[in-house]
Amino acid sequence: MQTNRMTLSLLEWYNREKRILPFRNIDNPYKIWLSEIMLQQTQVDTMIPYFNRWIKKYPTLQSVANEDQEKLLKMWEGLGYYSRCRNFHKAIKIVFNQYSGIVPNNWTDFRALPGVGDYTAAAVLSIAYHQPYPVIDGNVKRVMARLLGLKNLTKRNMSRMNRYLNEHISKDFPGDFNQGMMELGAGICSPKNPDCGKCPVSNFCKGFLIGSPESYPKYIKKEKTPHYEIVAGIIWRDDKFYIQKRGEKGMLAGLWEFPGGKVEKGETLEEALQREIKEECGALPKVLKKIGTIKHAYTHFSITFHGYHCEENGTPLQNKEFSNWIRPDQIDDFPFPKANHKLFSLLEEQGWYV
Ligand code: DGT
Repeated sequence: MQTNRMTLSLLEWYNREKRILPFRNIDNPYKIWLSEIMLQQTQVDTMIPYFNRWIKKYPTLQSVANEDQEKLLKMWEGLGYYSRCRNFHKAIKIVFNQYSGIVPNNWTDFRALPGVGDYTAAAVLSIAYHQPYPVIDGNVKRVMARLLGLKNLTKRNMSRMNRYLNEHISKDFPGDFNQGMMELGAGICSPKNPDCGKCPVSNFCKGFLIGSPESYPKYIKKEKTPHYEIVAGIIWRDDKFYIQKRGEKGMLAGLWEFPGGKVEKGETLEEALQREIKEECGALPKVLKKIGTIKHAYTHFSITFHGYHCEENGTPLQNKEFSNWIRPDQIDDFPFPKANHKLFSLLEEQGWYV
């Protein structure tokens, strides 16, 4: 089949204008896969140093397969969405053990790996193995809604997008086509004020031809996310403090934290702190001094995090199975949530000890 004009324009523009990024112009499926996982929910500029550090330490798939999860989480620390890292590790081990270390090049096997959804499967198979699977991420949805003049992203309209992409994806350069579509959405075809004068496919775009590309797709107001007050205690025993590992499921799984939790209605911060520590460690602490307050936003909620210096109060803490007593100079050996790092910065300024 002859490549159509829209596809040619997009490819020509992409080859001319694409940003030079460390994960482009490589054909190693492991590295391409890693880059796609790291890029989910994360801006390119944030992700690049993580990608470079990771590849330096783990240049091969085998080096990841043989590594401990905790060391990998430490490399991922601060990037968020830690299940991406845990699933990638699981998937890499499967590839190493069941596929002789070769990333599967067919949809069924690759898509079945932990953490690999439709997006990742299409991205990796098209970029690394030149297979014509179109990717659909947030940017591509917006570009497509404008190209086809679709107001609502209904099931029916999503199928129309899919059909269009399957018909237009370049069979010779599917990876470039996909990356071109995403790059178009990331730059020129922005949610507000798209720069249609620079767009290589404006001639094929219904939104542009009608004169109001911004009205596609219809903007849906986001629900306001909840906010929680969190208290947590750095509980000292001599020059060490207590940390505990979060469970293997749920948010921030596998990271280390201080005992604490959400403040309940009618409680003071210190009452909540005492209650949470008693619940989690079986002993009431002595609260010594407030360290400070930091704010942090997660995807589905935000927190104000109040940190306190505490010490044991007669009764020693009942150590949980996954707990540890560490000195401040050991924090780099454990992966912590970002909120805790903000607290560590305060402690660096104030001095660690009370
Ligand atoms: P839950 O009780 O099912 O809501 O479980 P968690 O553990 O998700 O929530 P909770 O009540 O302990 O609230 C603490 C929130 O603050 C949690 O979403 C994670 C975040 N956080 C970040 N760093 C820390 C930390 O050092 N300690 C605690 N306890 N939470 C932290």
